[in-house]
Amino acid sequence: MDKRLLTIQDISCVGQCSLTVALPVISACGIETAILPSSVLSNHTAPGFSGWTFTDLTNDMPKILERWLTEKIDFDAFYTGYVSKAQIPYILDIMKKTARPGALRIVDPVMADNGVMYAGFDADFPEEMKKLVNGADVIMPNLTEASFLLGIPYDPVLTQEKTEKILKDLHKLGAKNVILTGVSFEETKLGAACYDGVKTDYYFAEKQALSCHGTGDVYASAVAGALVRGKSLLEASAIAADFVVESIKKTQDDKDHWYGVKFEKALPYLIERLK
Ligand code: PXL
Repeated sequence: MDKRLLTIQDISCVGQCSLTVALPVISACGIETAILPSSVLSNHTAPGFSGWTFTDLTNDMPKILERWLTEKIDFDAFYTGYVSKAQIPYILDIMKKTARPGALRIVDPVMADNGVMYAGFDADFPEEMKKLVNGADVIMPNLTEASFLLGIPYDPVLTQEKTEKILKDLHKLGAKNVILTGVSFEETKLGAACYDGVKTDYYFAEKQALSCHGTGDVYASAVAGALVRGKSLLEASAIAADFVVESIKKTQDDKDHWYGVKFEKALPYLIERLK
């Protein structure tokens, strides 16, 4: 039977993030991708846009689950992104009731970046997010999200020793594998640290001058796709990092493209890497 993945995150109608990234990227990986939109926004909430609409879809979650149970719909993998605190119990219930044997739980604990929480997330959010982290097969926090989950101050200056302590502490929250993103020990390199409970592996790519909104979602979606395609944690994190670099390269010459990253132009590269 073909693999089917369910991704749960918002639809930002415009802005190249969340579901408008996850659906094309995971589909390009050759995986049937089902979606459960957590909310609908006119555009993402990051700086640049002056406001947004927000429609919460929490109330649909139990109704959709009921239909899926009636239809005997189930999944080989789950990948969660931007969700609200109130949705976490529903998501846990969906994962419990619709998992095929051995289903993968991939959790991107989306809540913050560059030391600050995204608009609309409050101080209690990390505590609730820990319930999704506990029992996940793979979590992919950036350094800010890792700091919030661990209740430690955000310090962008990392050493190998600090990184490995963060990985171990995140693993203790109940995640089997941890990918910490945004790791850098030297000016010209940026990458991820992977920890499986035993050993730590690093993958670094050339650091790009431009940083684009949405690259976290591009990265996480490619990791999810590559893992379901059977790649190892380190292979998946390397393919995803290189795909992000390709996406940024496709964006960097267009000064008007301030709101997102042109991952669409790098999809052929991702498909080639997964052959
Ligand atoms: O990329 C994460 C993300 C997802 N969804 C919405 C966002 C953001 C980050 O700003 O605003 C609505």
